[in-house]
Amino acid sequence: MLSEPPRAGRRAHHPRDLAARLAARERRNHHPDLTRLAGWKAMQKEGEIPEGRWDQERRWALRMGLTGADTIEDRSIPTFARGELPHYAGINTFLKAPYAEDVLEVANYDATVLGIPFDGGTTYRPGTRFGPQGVRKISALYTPYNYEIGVDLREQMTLCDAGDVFTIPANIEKSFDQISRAVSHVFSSGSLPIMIGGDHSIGFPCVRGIAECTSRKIGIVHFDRHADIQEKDLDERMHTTPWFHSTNLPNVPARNLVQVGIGGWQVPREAVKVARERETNIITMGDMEKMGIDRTIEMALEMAWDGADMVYMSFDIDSIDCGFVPGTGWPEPGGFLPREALALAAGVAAEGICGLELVEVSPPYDQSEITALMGTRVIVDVLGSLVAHGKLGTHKPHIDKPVQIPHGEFEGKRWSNAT
Ligand SMILES: [Mn+2]
Repeated sequence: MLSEPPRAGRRAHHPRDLAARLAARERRNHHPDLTRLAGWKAMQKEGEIPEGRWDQERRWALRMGLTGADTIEDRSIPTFARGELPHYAGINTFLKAPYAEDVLEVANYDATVLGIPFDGGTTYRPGTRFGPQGVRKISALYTPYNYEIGVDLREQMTLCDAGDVFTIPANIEKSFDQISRAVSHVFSSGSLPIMIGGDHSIGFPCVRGIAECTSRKIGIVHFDRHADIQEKDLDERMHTTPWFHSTNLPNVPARNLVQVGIGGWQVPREAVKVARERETNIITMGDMEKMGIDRTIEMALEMAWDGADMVYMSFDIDSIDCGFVPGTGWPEPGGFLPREALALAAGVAAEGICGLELVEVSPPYDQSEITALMGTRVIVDVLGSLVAHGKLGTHKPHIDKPVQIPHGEFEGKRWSNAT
């Protein structure tokens, strides 16, 4: 603030004058103390994060993509784009993570992204079969570093992309079996499974895939506008039914299902009856608004973890207000603001998770990739929170019934039967 200069200020023309310097410092102290701001702290924290993997990636890019033209001054730029840069180039996986073409390799990574391109469970708009492609494409926009939380995913964890599950478009149950099999493979390897849907029907086979690898109890935190817990919809197990079937599994108690953000005109009644019967826990959008983000997180964690050993996170992109996420199957106004949604997801992940699904991104209905972008943020924010809180890998001790899925029997060593 500019106020009347102190008396000594008039002598500031003489730089060696102690009084003048003191006065200058005093004036400076009229500014706010920046060291109290998160921005200042985050700036300091950046200096503590290593850069070794980034350096490795650039060396690898030069080996894979050949050295750049003589006119290019930055000698780390290859001729063929490889790795993170440039963001608009490349054949991109999620966050340009290594592609685990041989899915046995997922065991070498802290977390594995797998796409589940399936929209056979939609009861209104389809298109989520393109969700994994949409999310991967816009994920190329991101660097692996988050300034505010002081995390660099490339340096502090390992991530791969196992590609997509082979779903069967005209058959929900066969697709469910394929999905559970894929998820159980990733989970059994010890790598944290990160599923990109697909419509919300995949929630059931994803949870089933994890549940069959463990004798321990699993809680669920489910972000959505819709309760998704009726038994059937249109005579089948659709995207409105995953939690009915998940909470029928012996180690997935309904009382550890926490549903956050539910409300509006599409819940629907059928689901509310089941939620009441099974005593699930619903925190409406209004509840969240009244309690605030921190208390909502606290309450969700308390109920999901009560007697459970692990917590699974299901994030329906339509939990966010439809003005921010037009590319989704059942748009509903009045949802979370993006800031709220990201804070809630990160807050729940801070206690550790055994899997994450991000569902209902439908690129054909999207505008400027904004919905896919939001989906990407949910995933990277959850990963960032896991790293920041040292919770990556906390699910591993609970894998007491790992599955082993054999290779096929086609010709060649690569496909020989592993057993
Ligand atoms: Mn929904």
